[in-house]
Amino acid sequence: MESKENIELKLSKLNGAEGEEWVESMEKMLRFATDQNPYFLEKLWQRLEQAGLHIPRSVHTPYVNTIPCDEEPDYPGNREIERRIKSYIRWNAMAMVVKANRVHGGLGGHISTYASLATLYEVGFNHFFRGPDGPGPADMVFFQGHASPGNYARAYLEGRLTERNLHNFRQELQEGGGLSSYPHPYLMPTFWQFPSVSMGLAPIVSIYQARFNRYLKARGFIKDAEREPKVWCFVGDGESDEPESRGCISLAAREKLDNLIWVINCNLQRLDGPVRGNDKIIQELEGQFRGAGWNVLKVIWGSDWDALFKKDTKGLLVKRMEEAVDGDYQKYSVEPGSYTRKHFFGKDPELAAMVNHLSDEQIQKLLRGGHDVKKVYAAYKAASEHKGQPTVILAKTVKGYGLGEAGEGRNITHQQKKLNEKELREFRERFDIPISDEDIADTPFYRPADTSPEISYLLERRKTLGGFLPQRRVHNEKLDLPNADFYNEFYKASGDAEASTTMAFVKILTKMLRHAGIGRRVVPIIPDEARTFGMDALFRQIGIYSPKGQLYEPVDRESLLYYQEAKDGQILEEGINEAGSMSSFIAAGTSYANLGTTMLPFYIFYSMFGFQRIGDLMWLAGDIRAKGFLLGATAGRTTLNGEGLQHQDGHSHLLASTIPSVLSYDPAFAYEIAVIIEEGLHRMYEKNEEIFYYLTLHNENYPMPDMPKGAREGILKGLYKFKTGAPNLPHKAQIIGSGAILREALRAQEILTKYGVSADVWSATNYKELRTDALNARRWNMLNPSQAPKKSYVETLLEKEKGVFVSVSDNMKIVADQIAPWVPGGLMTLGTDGFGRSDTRTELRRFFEVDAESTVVATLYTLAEKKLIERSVVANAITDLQLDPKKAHPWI
Ligand SMILES: Cc1ncc(C[n+]2csc(CCOP(=O)(O)OP(=O)(O)O)c2C)c(N)n1
Ligand SMILES: [Mg+2]
Repeated sequence: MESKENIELKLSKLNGAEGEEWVESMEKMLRFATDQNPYFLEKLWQRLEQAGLHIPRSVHTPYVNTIPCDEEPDYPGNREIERRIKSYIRWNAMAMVVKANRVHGGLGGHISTYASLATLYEVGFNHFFRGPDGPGPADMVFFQGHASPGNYARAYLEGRLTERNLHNFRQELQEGGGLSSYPHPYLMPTFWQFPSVSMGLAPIVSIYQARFNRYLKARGFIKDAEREPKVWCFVGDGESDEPESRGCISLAAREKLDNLIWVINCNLQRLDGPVRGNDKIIQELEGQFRGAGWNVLKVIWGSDWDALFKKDTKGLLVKRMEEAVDGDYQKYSVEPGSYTRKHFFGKDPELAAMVNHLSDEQIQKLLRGGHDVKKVYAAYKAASEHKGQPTVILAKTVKGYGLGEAGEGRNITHQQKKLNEKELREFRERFDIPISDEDIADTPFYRPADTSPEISYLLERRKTLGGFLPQRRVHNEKLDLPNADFYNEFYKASGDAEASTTMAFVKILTKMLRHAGIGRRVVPIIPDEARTFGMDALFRQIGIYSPKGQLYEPVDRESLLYYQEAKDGQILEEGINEAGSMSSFIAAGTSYANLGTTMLPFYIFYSMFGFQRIGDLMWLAGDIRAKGFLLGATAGRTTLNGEGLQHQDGHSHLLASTIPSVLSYDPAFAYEIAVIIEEGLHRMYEKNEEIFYYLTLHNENYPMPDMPKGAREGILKGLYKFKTGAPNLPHKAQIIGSGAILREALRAQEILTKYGVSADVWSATNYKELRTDALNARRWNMLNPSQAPKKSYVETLLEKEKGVFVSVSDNMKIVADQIAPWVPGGLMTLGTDGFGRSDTRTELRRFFEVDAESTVVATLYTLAEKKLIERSVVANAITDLQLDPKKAHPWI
């Protein structure tokens, strides 16, 4: 091998005559061996690296289109008709927003985003996006949320939406049905598939969707022979700044997701102003995506530039393109051509001369790549055919394209919702919309006749591509769920054996994985905590999914339960990535609709890193109608004892309760978990309710009791009596406990007998359900004042009970307080408000005042408040039980 010095010497000669020769031979290579060029260069690079010469490689390519113009395929469509269709969609999308805001000033909506996206969408609709009527699953297209007027306008031309629907854009409560502001499957369940618009969530979910499609294929749920659906995701360039947008791109490359195509609409603007005024967003994104291993296709310049590039033998044009920053480019889109002539081309007299033959108007109209169907088609085709990598298309566009003075490229354009008559006329003229002068002020929607060439073309295209998109179809398969006997073993006491509710859940899950009917459909999702939750046995049992299988010998190969990765592994072990894990949950939990295959996701995580950390994805799971089980393990601010402030969760139930389609349970015992899971499977997969479950699980070990007779209904509704207090005592109390703290309630029950109080102990599994039911009853009574009032479950249950009511849990007090208005005589609540601390459970429960002793004092005090016992009894108990009255509030 040649020495480093030798090579350096040779390279140093590059500046001289010898260098010229080198450059010449490179030029030759460029001319003759185009296909081999990348390989040749790669080889050269390797050789130099081996010789110890570390030549910095740029992650950027020049600021030009990735696909050279002579490699562009011919455009297969009728460009003239497609242009007219697109113009009508543009008009209707604009009109929808303008009309809505004319009637109701504050309704909102966006014009300029779709205006910049129209070509990017239309090339897809006319030539790429496969619909649900074709063979194999439909492509999964994540549309940019606030471009929804464009989708609605197209659906109107397709005859899927009526004029009335369009009139009711953002007026969903109107007669005849309205259109939701953004893509919301919850609100338009037969139309939208994928919620977007909370920036960054669609991008991350799309990655995990593409990955989940592969997982299903690897596991035999999607047949090999079937056409693989493409996952398309349209992302805003401003949106690309969200950590969720860029945070998981390396997974897509690592797993070679060539079924995934992102189109980043680089209109250089976000809401307030430029995305990167002083830099170039396209170049920045290119660097990151290339670095992560994606196939990057830049679509920067339209066809009008091709001739200029041909003239640019000295690279002056490209040099100038590289110099100008996005703030400049935005300015060029706003100013007349004379400005661009002077400030862009005019920087160099030779460059200026290159555009002498163009008028100012022609310069102004030089298209950007994302508005040129031919360039966009070339990129889409290349992306669709690319193998081994996901593709990102970075398409440069103008925000508010076509709005002219009303907002094209202006910083205010994002918020523009009104066009005056002059602006409307200009829009009409620019896009050639057949609307008369008399009608223009009214801004009517325009749809050509069904028999027109435009409508016929549009329908034919969609028919050939397999039907309309977006479209959400539910395919509820009939599942062979476990029968009642399956759960019997979990209803029985564990004797002396101690277990945590986490262990109980894992036992149920393990048994379910072996169930002939649904075992294979279970998708366990874990973010690097399987060992914490005692789930490591599953690694070997069902394997961890990896498209590469296992290329190495795991260090624990000798052990029975080694870390086994497999091509058809069932576990999705996501690493330390709760957002990614939740995205997997969403993909698995919606496959009943979006892939026609029902899967049963069980996503288990540290409860603190669930709703609190990635709550917006949980909210999205509600919108997208995901089904499945979320398991917040190591829950409880005092039950998870040593971990302290950032780990100890006492509020996830509060956060869960904000999502309407979540059932949020805090079970104490194994049988409660079994009953909840059985019912959950029944409701989600037999009754086909589009809801999901959240269960907190604890890591405290204790003996699991028998299920009390008749407890099932109460477990599901949220409250049942677990153990009646001792008879023949002068005072009565009702203590409501939940989760691991139920055992403190039971201990309090015993201590209270010494004070002459017989306390019944209840298990509250679900305060949210109790509250919802009570609210429903009260509302019905309010609206039906002359009928016999309805009584809520909690009132029916508690009205018969005597004594005072106290609740205690490992959650913030407000969780239990949700039912306070319906508790006879009011509710005294104990809970774990405040930042967590690390210490032993005993210390923590005393500190947060949720231990048995604190519960006793609270019960006695409540009795004293009602003058049922003397206050001195409370004072004595405080001394006997060693509570410290001077202690600071735990929430400080
Ligand atoms: C998480 C989140 N933050 C803020 C917003 C409000 N918002 C809606 S659109 C928008 C600007 C989007 O810019 P970009 O992604 O570049 O899309 P464009 O309209 O330019 O295509 C903002 C800030 C949001 N929808 N979601
Ligand atoms: Mg933008």
